[in-house]
Parts: sequence; structure tokens; C-alpha cells
Amino acid sequence: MGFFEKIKNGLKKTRDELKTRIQWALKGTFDESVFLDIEEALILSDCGVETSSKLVQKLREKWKRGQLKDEKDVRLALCELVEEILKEVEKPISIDGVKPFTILTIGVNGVGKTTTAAKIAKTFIDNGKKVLFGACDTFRAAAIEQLSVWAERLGVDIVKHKEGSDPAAVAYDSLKAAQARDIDVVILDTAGRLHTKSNLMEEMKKIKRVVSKELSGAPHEILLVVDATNGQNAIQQVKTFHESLQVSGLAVAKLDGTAKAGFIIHVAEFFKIPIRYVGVGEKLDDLLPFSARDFAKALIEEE
Ligand SMILES: Nc1nc2c(ncn2[C@@H]2O[C@H](COP(=O)(O)OP(=O)(O)O)[C@@H](O)[C@H]2O)c(=O)[nH]1
Ligand SMILES: [Mg+2]
Repeated sequence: MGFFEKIKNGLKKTRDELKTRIQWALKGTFDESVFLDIEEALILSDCGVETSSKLVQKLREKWKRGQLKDEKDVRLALCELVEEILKEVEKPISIDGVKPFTILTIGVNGVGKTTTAAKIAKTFIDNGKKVLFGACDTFRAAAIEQLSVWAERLGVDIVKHKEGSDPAAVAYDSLKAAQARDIDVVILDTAGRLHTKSNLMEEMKKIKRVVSKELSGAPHEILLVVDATNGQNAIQQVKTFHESLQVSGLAVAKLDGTAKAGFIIHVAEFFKIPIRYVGVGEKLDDLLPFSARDFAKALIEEE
């Protein structure tokens, strides 16, 4: 399956709902009320009130200029507007000239950090790069075990300590090992326990400090993983993590499980943080580089 087919499949729930609502909005005469219904449709897919209103305002202007006649025109115009917003955050990770390129994955529990780390590792391996995992989620033995299983499947090195040990020490050892073993990319997998949120942020800050001391410029990517099924709540997570840790990129997991994928448009518009990847399933190949055009088309335009 190609990238576009995958993103289309992944966005099916959101697309179907949006499409039904837009069709419904355009059932009667094409007058002002159509735009209120479209606005509601966008808000219900979690595009956010302000972003939805802004999008609809632009649609309304086009309509007044006589550029929108039917549903197809509306979908095409909306697709272009959404692509415009998303284009600004379409910035893939570049590891050129940096070695070992160090990625710190962060995010709350269960969002898909570890799975995403494994999928990302696969994309680098497929490009002939050597990857090393650092098992910085030392909170539970099961977390270390989960990453070890991925490491074995992928055939990559892993640095791990005992359960309960200092995550920053694991990060430090990971970098040391990576430098000694000619590794191209280090991916540090971390914990995400929410109930000790302030401690979590401190823990992440410490990892960041230790890593940057050992290797200037590292971590080169602070990748926040969010769960698309959280919709608007994911926005709050972006805000909290970004304030504490200055997120450099986003990976949006579980797009396949939600009808609220519109929140990506909201996130893009508000935070302007590059979206690096989107996850559309549990398997290793279910990770796509983020494409504004594909996303917008898959969400709105395509039949
Ligand atoms: N459907 C779907 N499930 C996913 C995706 N990414 C992760 N998961 C599942 O989400 C659950 C939690 O993932 P995990 O990586 O352990 O989350 P972590 O706690 O943030 O490390 C697992 O069951 C994963 O298989 C995705 O893109 N789509
Ligand atoms: Mg994990």
C-alpha cells in the first residue's frame, strides 16, 4: 500500500464524518446557513473553534465572489485552505551531518511513544542507518522489556539498566555506546506517567541536560508523541510539554482510531511545531512522513 492509500485508510473515520456533515450542510439551498453547518462539522472533527471559524470565513468570501457553486467546489476549496495551514508544519527530520543524531521521545503514558520509536527506527534502518535504543522508561520492567522486544525484532542495539534506575544515566550510557559503536541515530524512549506530571517534566529536563552535556546540540530532536484519539486533549498536552521542554517535532499516533483527526489542523495553526510523522496502525510499517497535501486530500477532497 502506498503512502496516500495508508493515510486515506487512516483518516477514514474523520473523513467519512466530515463528508456526511458537509453533504448535509449543502442539502438545501446554498445560502449563509451552509457555512454555520460546515463550521460545526469542522469543530466536531476537533479543528478547534478559532481555526474552524477562520477556515469558514475564507470559504464564505470565496462564495461571495461566486467561486463556490456546489459540494465539490466547497470540498476543493476547503482542502486547499487546510493544505495551506499544514504546509507550514511539513518539515521532515533531517539527520544530515549530525552523528549520532539523538531523538528524545516524550509524551504521556499510552500515547504510542515506544511503538513510534520502533517505527521510526525502522525508517532509518531501511535507509541503511545504524540505530540504538536507550530504554529511559525505567519506571516499569515491562517497559524495558517492550523496547527490548522491538530491538530484537529490528536487530538494533539497546542500552538498558535495571527497573527503577535513573533515566538520565541510561541516556548518558546510550550516547557513550552510540559514539563508541559508530551509531547514526539514538532513540531515547521515556516514561510518561501523568499522575506525577511535574516530576515527569523534571525527569525529562534532566535527561535533556545530561544529553546536551555529553554531546553538544543533543538532543537534536525532542519529539512529542500525541494520541490522535485524544483530540482536543492532545492540544493541552502539546502546550504543557512545549512550555517545559521546547518540543521540536510532533508524531501523531493512532490516526486510524479517531474521527477527530481535525485536531492536527488546530495544532498546526496554533503551535507551528513541525509534524514529523503520523501513525496509522500498530505495525512497524504503519508510520508515514507527514505530508500536508496527502493529509488534506485524504481528509477532505478524495471520494
Ligand atoms: N491503532 C494504533 N495503535 C497504536 C498506534 N501507535 C501505538 N499504538 C498502540 O497503542 C498502545 C500503546 O503504545 P505504546 O507505544 O506502548 O505507548 P507508550 O506508553 O506511549 O510507550 C499499544 O497497544 C500500541 O500498539 C497507531 O498508530 N495506531
Ligand atoms: Mg512506552
